[in-house]
Amino acid sequence: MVQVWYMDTEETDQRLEHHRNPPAYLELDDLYQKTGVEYFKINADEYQSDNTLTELRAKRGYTYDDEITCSEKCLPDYANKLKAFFTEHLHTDEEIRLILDGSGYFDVRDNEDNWLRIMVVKGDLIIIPAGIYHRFTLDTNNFVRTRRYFVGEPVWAPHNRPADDMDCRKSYIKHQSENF
Ligand code: KMT
Ligand code: NI
Repeated sequence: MVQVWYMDTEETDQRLEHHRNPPAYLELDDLYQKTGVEYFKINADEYQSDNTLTELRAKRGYTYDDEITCSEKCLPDYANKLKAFFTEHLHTDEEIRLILDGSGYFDVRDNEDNWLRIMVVKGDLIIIPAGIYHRFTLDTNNFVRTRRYFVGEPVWAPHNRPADDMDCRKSYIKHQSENF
């Protein structure tokens, strides 16, 4: 099961858990309410025939998918890529990731600018909305293998914070404020 918690503000290794003291967890429903991040459980060993994924792909119109492995061996320009992943940014489109193996953390900002840490493991599919500030890091296992999905031609470009004037950011803020 995916776990979500509020982060501390310690500047130590990004790969550590960074729990608050005492730890403060969040339910998935609250994560969705606060951020719009969606979560689905998929059978990672047979994801091609997983009903939840098949339905999701059809409903959301995912036409593109590929695979990315983040490890020192498999990812070209590893150090720079990981640095870019962990730099706070947003995208003009949703970031859709299915974890096939390994683990990591997606951090997203809530409406009060707290960092929420989402631990993802094999079988977790998360959808990070367009326009939300977020980042990604490996954990101390230093390995994740992930499928990426997209509607149409993929646009992976990150827009580092501040990107408050972008239309996708304004739409995100508007949409979220209507939910509170
Ligand atoms: C991203 O966009 O942050 C990534 O693709 C990170 C690797 S996927 C877990
Ligand atoms: Ni991103």
